[in-house]
Amino acid sequence: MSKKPLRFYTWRNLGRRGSSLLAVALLCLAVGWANAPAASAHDQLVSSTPAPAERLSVPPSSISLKFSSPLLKLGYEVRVVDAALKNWVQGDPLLDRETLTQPLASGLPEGEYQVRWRVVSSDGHPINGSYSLLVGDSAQAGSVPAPGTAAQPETKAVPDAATAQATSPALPGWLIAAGIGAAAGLGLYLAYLAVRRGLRNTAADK
Ligand SMILES: [Cu+2]
Repeated sequence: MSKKPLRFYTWRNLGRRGSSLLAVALLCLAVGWANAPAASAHDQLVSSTPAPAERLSVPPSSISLKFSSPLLKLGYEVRVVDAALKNWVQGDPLLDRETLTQPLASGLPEGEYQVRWRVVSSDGHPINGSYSLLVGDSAQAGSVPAPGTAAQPETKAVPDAATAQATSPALPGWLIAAGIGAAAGLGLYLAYLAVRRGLRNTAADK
């Protein structure tokens, strides 16, 4: 019943392969942590005024969209189109943290309208969606074609700058984190090698 020392677990006895594994493990952890929030933090539309499928007796003067987190001010657009795909927005949308408000032209005729939005999620990903609303008692649902179907003259939903910028910020975020993780792992590994060399040298001196 000899008391075995936990040799494998001591820092000194990790050995070359062990330290490499440790460095890789640290790197994976760092990258994992960096990526985890990005993968799960995709913002969502939580509420809107008017609400989806709402039938309004009076035409709305604006559309207000509320998201789950403050959006990035890289690019955002709201279009409110009728069956002929005419856009009824008037003026620029106003982004206030997680709420995007789009003023509308006055006096929308009776009919179905489709609210089409595109924003940049707080994690840097462009997200979009659409929903319909009805103005007037006689308005029929299903008259506005779904976005992206047929040949539509308004495929350029979001300003180019927004699309171009929207995709890139997501990359540097995790790249930087991965770089930090890699640097940290490498640094630890090099430090370990240095310590081991130092120990060997002092042992040799004796
Ligand atoms: Cu996302």
